[in-house]
Amino acid sequence: MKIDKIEKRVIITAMCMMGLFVFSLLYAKTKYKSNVPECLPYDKAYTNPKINQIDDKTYQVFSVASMWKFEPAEIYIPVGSEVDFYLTSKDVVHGFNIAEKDVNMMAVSGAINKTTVKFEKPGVYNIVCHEYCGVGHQNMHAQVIVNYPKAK
Ligand SMILES: [Cu+2]
Repeated sequence: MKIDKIEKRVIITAMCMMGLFVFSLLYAKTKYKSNVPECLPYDKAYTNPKINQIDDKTYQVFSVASMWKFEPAEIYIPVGSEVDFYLTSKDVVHGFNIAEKDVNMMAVSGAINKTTVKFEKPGVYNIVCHEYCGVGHQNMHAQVIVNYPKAK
């Protein structure tokens, strides 16, 4: 089978672009220590929304997105906490964005995405859905509340 010259060029160019893309990702990860989210093997345990406290400053959040909410909706943690977010969706694809922390993940049903975020300053960090997911999309948000007492 013979491949057309132009087609060959397109394939080589595409492969170079892919190589450059992977290189850029790895470069950014090492040089700027940027946190590239991981994709974990699917486990039903993560579909149950909860907050686990590992120690004083380490938390695990199992965040479950669905039309049109995030569970848990309010996450109270002390200043300086490191949080592992495990994210999944119950239905369609949702987004998970914490603008102040450069967190940008997708919530996909049947997949678990993980990222680690350190909250060094007190305040309220908004989590918003940034993937259009239906008529209630604009109401879909949650909050990470750092160093504020939990309301009774
Ligand atoms: Cu959504």
